[in-house]
Amino acid sequence: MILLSKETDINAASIRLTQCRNEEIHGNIMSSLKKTDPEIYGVILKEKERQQNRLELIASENFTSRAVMEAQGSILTNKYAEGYPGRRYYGGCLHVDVIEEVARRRACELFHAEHANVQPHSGSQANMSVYFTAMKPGDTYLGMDLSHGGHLSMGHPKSFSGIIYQVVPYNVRRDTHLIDYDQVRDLARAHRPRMIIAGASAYPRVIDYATFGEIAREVGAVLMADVAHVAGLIVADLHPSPVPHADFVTSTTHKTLRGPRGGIVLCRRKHAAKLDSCIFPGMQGGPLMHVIAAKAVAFAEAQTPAFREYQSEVLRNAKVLAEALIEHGFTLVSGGTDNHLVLIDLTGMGVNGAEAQEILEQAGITVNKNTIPFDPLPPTKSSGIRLGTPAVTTRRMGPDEMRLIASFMAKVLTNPSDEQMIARIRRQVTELCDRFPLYANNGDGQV
Ligand code: DSN
Repeated sequence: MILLSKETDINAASIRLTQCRNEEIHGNIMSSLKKTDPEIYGVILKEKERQQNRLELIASENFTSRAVMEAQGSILTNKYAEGYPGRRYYGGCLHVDVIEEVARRRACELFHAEHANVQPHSGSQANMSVYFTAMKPGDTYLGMDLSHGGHLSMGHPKSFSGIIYQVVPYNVRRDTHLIDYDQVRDLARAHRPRMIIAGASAYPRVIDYATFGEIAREVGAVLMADVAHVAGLIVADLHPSPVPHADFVTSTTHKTLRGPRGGIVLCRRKHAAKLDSCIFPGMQGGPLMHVIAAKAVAFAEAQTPAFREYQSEVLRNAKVLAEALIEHGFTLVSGGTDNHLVLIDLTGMGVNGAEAQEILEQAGITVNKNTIPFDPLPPTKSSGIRLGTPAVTTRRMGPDEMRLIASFMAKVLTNPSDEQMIARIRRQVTELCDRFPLYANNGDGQV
């Protein structure tokens, strides 16, 4: 396999155009940064150019609205507000109290939840706060095996989740790649875990939270659902919600939900006081009020009909992408998708996940290597790649573009040594990206 050493293949005129666009877009809002720190300013422009000129297929990434970025980039970053609205350890919190109240209320409305904590800095910290609330060190919980789609905060030996607690992993079935609910029930009866986690970061099918709820109730376990990936689909009623079945629901706010980078936890009222105290002072100090404001903005955006429409386009695009990949001869884990992501099984294709990620990057297509169920390779190599449609759908790409992307991927991954062909695809990717400019309009549009 060859890897192109430089991006000499990229259409130079297109780059110049994008640079001009970047200057126009960021020129006003970053004029101080440009003067005081041209080095960082320059790198941000380059990153903007990378986001504009490449196809972002990482399933957990998205492009926020300008409004979300304005809130996150606001003067709220200056304020310390340890505590909760009305119960702060600092003066001057009257306005940030309003912001946090609004964010909590909107989160509850969006997910039909009884209580929301919007302070976790990330998804892993949201999960940690529930572990602290529901378990004691050394307690046992059931979580999805990492190589079957689970997240590192669900028992990786080097994560707090594997260090402080005993994890019993459950799997997907070898024949269907669907969660093996019979195994989950058997493991729950055998181990009597304190907690069961329903959630994944690489599972392309619907999760049956009702069945998880039944199993948890039968063995007296707490049920936590981590919906980081499917949160946007849930609020759009396009994926079942775990809220009626789970004691705690955690999420990030930046994936399908299309908000700022961060976490939230929803829970039943009876757990609210303990959860809040496990987050502050239990594991965090001052909340990031600028991020909480941006979360509030994203929650308002997620209540609009346009957001629901967007989520149905995310789903449609994922289905079209999956079907087109199958037509090009790819094997997909579970044979397809019900949600926003697709997991390709590269076994037998002559490239592993790490190599595929690298060669696609050369063609301007950004994905991540991913283990597949029963993967014979370690996670550093892995036998799969994970794709998602949230980001390209935010750019307003549709079914035609999904078919084009599948054809690009087929050409690149079946001819990984053909330097000229990869350069040709890179040019076509640039042309495609140019047709869907990022943050190009000056109105309030999403991108
Ligand atoms: N790293 C995220 C993902 O890509 O799914 C999960 O935290």
